[in-house]
Amino acid sequence: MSEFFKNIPEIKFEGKDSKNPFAFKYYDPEKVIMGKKMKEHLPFAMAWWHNLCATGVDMFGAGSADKSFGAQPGTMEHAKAKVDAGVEFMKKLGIEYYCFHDVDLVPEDPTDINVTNARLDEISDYILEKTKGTNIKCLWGTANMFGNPRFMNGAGSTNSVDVYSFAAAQVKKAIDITIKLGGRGYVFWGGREGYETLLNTDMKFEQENIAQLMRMAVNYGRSKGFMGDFYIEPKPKEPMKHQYDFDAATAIGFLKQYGLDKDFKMNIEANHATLAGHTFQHELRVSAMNGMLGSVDANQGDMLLGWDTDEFPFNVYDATLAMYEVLKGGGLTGGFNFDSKNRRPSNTPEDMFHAFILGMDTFALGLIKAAEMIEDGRIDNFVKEKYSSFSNTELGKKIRNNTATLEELAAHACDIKKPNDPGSGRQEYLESVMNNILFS
Ligand code: XLS
Ligand code: CA
Ligand code: CA
Repeated sequence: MSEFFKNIPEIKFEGKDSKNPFAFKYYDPEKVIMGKKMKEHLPFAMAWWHNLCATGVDMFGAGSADKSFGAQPGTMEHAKAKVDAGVEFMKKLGIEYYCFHDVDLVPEDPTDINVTNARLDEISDYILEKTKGTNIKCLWGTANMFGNPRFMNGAGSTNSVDVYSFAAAQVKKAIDITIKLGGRGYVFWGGREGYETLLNTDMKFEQENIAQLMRMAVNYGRSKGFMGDFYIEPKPKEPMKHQYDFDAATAIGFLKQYGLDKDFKMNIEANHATLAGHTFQHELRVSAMNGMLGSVDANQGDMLLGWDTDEFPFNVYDATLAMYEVLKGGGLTGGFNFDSKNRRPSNTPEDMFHAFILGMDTFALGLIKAAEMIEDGRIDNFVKEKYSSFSNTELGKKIRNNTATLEELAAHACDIKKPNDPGSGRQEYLESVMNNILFS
């Protein structure tokens, strides 16, 4: 196997004083935090599409990075070269997981799905062969149901039975490959499941069909022994004006409505959260409080740009608040997939490593600081105290255990005539506690 990243060493932890650009400053896989190794808190994954496929093509220009890995793009030789390069890349970084869409792995045959399926069988054999004896396995797989023009009116939401059947066929095959590669989960991201105008859209019909496709996927996966989670990855828009899986709350409501909530959890992407007008932390909190904290697509957007920029995570505040939610939520059943891409001018193999070192160190720092926030206790104690009238008064307890009546509460209000001051929210104090912990 040829070495694609010859000049790049294995990336090791050297600590925060290191100036070595090819070393971790904070990610120390064996370090124990709150009783668990960092690498167990942070099962990092490589996104096949961005890291091994994306060249930096944008709406205004051609790619700037060479991802041919010595082979002709569009061939099976290239598909295999990507596996070789990807495995070398993951080994050098100590990353144990990857995520894929079917068509990231192999070129799709334009006229015959049977040819594509045979290629998927071949490449998954090759991945298994190349990862044998390593800890590298699949975090989650998915079917690309947005790129091909057949999905222009949707996949699960299409108007065409033929296209719906193609979506089903792709999901079936992607589940097979996910199981074969040891995947922890299977993702539905509904890029084309939405609308541009309601004038041509039967929203209820479309949502029922999407739910039906998901139900068939669950039944099929379970029949094949798949024990992992199915995930919905919410996103409010882009490519569609309105996407049905707008945010975690909407997706969870949908899953409950159609009886899919036992088999599905959320895959929360930071950039999608901000596109929906929420913080990353908010989307994680909504998922966790509904028992649906599944997996994370680790990236960040740019507040000055209104689209999905998929940048490598750099913002330590956001990573800390995210890890605060993940720790308090009991961890992920999935992992942290860098659904992130290098900026177009960062076009060398070295930049691919710098990007992952940045992302992994950012989340490691987030983990360290979130654990310190929890162990410090000032924030949690404040929150506990804030709601204490519901635990230290008889009436409060009755409200919480659903035995209070409206008349009883009204009588209490009349009795006291005017409520006591509910107390300060102390936002600025709590923010200063966070800064104190971040920068000490
Ligand atoms: C696109 C999504 C996509 C999903 C997987 O915005 O992030 O890449 O993660 O289909
Ligand atoms: Ca994503
Ligand atoms: Ca994205």
